[in-house]
Amino acid sequence: MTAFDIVPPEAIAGGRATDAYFDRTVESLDHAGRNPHVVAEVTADQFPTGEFEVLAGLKDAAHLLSGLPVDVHALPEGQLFDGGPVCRIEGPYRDFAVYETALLGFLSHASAVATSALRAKRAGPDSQVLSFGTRHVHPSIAAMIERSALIGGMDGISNVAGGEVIDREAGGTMPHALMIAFGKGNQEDAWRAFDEAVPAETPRIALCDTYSDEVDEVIRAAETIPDLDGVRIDTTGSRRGDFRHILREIRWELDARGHDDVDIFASGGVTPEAIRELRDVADGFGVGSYVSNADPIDFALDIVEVEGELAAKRGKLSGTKQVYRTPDGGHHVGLADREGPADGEPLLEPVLEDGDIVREFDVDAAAERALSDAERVAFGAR
Ligand code: PCP
Repeated sequence: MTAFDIVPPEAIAGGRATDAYFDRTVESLDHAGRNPHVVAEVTADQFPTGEFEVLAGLKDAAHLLSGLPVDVHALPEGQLFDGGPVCRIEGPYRDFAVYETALLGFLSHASAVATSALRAKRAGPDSQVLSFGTRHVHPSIAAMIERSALIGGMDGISNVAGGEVIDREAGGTMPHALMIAFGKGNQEDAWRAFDEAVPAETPRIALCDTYSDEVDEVIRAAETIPDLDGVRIDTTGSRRGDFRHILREIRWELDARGHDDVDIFASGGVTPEAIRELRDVADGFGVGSYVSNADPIDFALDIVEVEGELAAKRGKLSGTKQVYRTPDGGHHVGLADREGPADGEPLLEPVLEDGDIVREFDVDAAAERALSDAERVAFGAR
């Protein structure tokens, strides 16, 4: 028995995080002395639907398959796609069959989080859009959530251990618990203790909604912390009324007292719609469940060729495919051995060659790709 119900990394790497029917498949193939050379593709929609999504999770997927006798092609992380394969595996089927479950899980969940993150960031391109949502999900996936949020273009993360795994520092200032620990009427003591205690490089952002009116707490915080960088307003939903009006009032009263340089951050149930509605009156947003609770993308792995012959189950498309981006933002799916669109850029590139990883996985490059491709295909534009 272990303290936490978490499948360990060694079990995932060893192919044990599999559906049992893949074990039965391997036993049956062994029994029959079969190990056909196949091409298998990871696909959500067979044809374009007009809805783009963002690929993430490829770093983990590549490490899962490394060392196996397979060649793998995939879109780069941060690439937007609309139908067709995002990843292709070629090799003896029996050798990679048990990895399907974990492979799809890595790609499905991370891509969904990155897609929601990109929607949030596209809603506030000039705002600080921060990932606050790991509290809503199992702690064992915090690093995946934070990495995928960054691939989707978000500007910062909050989970400390998640950040350590991906080599990024988590940010954050104070919860309501700190304010309550000092007691009602003593908000100044809480803000002052924070200001005196935390390192100089930590931004001074005071939470201003715990006990009294937001404007009242904001003015008091600005008078308490000499170099206040910002205030965070997380007004509970039941007390919110006209949130935009509250933020405008805060801006007005700060400016009227010469605190033009104090930024306003909003959090609590923030969605892309809320960001669009508030982005001219707030400087940044903490976004939680909208990103962390994204529904995993419905990827499937399908065999499309067996020993060089076309193959497919009903409803799926046979043959090895390539996908292309055209300068007009079009996403095209075609057979890999046919001519693609004249001005199309092929998007599936080598990831593993005979089990060796031949690609680098850089979060910043992936985020840049996501933001520029989003512009090109008008993702999240309004
Ligand atoms: C913020 C807010 C939400 C969190 C962050 C974001 O927390 O209240 O719970 O998730 P969401 O976008 O899904 O709403 P704090 O204000 O720091 O929470 P607490 O009240 O625990 O101090």
